[in-house]
Amino acid sequence: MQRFSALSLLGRALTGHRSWAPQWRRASPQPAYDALIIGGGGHGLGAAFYLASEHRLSRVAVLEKGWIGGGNTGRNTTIIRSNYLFDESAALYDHALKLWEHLSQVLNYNVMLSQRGVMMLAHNLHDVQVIKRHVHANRANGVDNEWLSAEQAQQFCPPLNIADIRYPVLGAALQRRGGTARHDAVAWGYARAADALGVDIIENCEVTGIRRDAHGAVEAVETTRGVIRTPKIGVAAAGHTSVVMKMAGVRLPLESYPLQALVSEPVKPVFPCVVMSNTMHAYISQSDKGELVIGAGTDAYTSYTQRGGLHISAHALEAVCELFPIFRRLRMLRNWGGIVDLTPDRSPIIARTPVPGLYVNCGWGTGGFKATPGSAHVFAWTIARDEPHPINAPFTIERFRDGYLIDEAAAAAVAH
Ligand code: FAD
Ligand code: PYC
Repeated sequence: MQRFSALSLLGRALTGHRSWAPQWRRASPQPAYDALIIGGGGHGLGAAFYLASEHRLSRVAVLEKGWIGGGNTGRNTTIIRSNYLFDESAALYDHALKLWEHLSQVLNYNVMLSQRGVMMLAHNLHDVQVIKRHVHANRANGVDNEWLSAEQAQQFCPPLNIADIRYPVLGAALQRRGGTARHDAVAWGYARAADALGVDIIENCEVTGIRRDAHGAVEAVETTRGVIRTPKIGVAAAGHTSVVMKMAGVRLPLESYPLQALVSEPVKPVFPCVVMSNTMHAYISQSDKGELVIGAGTDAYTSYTQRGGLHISAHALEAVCELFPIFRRLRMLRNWGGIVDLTPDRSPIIARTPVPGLYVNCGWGTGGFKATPGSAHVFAWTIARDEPHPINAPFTIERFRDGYLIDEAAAAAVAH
């Protein structure tokens, strides 16, 4: 490990860190690749990493219209959990959680996974029934989750107000393996590791068109930095998936909504876990910097605006003040938004498309950060082998035609 004195660190900061080696090359587009990934978020960068590391595809590039991690990967509230209801989802999200547990070692990059526990509150009889059903289903699938009484919930999270409140807390589900990770580090860690395997990471390169050959298969992309030939394209463009897929003539059942979050001024460590209340429409955790990270639901209307309505965050803050009266005098520092892509059943699509050579990873809506390593892993498999991994086989586009929906609206939680 390289060591720096305080003086040399100060010197480097004042000179713009020019002597520090970049973590990945500033690659320029080559005329052709074996596979292209559109979208430099965690899912796209991760897919490129697994294509190179597990499928030995060395001529791979990630095309990102802005900077890597500048989309939802760098805008989310970093909650990780795998407590989804259906068997298909449990397999997918727990595959991801198991990969999270070793990701820092695999990438040799600290993604700051903190398994501090995610608690979901029940405030009425319906909540109790739904949440207990999730607990039982998770345990049947080998996914940890447990039911706590209101008093046990308060013991686990002392600032929680359980009684003197409009919607008293009747109990909670606790997934102890759930928690948070540092979102930017996930993008940077995958980027550095993929780059080391020869993947070109090309920022400021917007895809503006997808060319198809006489048989309809993909043959090239048009970008703001020229035309690039390829027989395989993986789209991981989150809120802009519909826009990119339209370039290939594919229409998906997706709607794009703004989702926002906000942080408070930093305070000492007072909040030990992640708490979510679907009924009161708020969730909260404390970052390592000390800020309280607070989130709410999506706006009620579709839009590509990267910010949410003020009334949504005001509503979330009212809920936080009732649930955690100790935070009533905290000041909020900043808020921001991202564009999330929702499917009708609130489960993702990770699949081949009707266009040969075109693959899509989308529909993560408000909850794809937690899935990043698992999603990227099975997406790379699908692209490399032109067939789904058993874990993503149910997450097709055709399920919306055939009726095999995986309805996770309840597990998708507060933000939906
Ligand atoms: P992104 O990180 O959005 O990457 C897609 C990239 O594609 C972008 O960088 C974009 O610039 C690029 N792109 C788009 N069009 C083009 C083009 N034409 N050419 C080239 N590049 C293009 N999930 C959780 O699990 N837990 C949470 O706590 C959580 N909180 C959230 C809070 C907020 C406020 C938001 C907005 C989302 C939250 N999510 C959460 C959801 C999560 O952030 C996303 O599902 C996940 O990050 C999606 O990752 P991605 O790599 O697919 O997309
Ligand atoms: O999926 O857990 C989640 C989540 C929390 C906030 C936004 N999404």
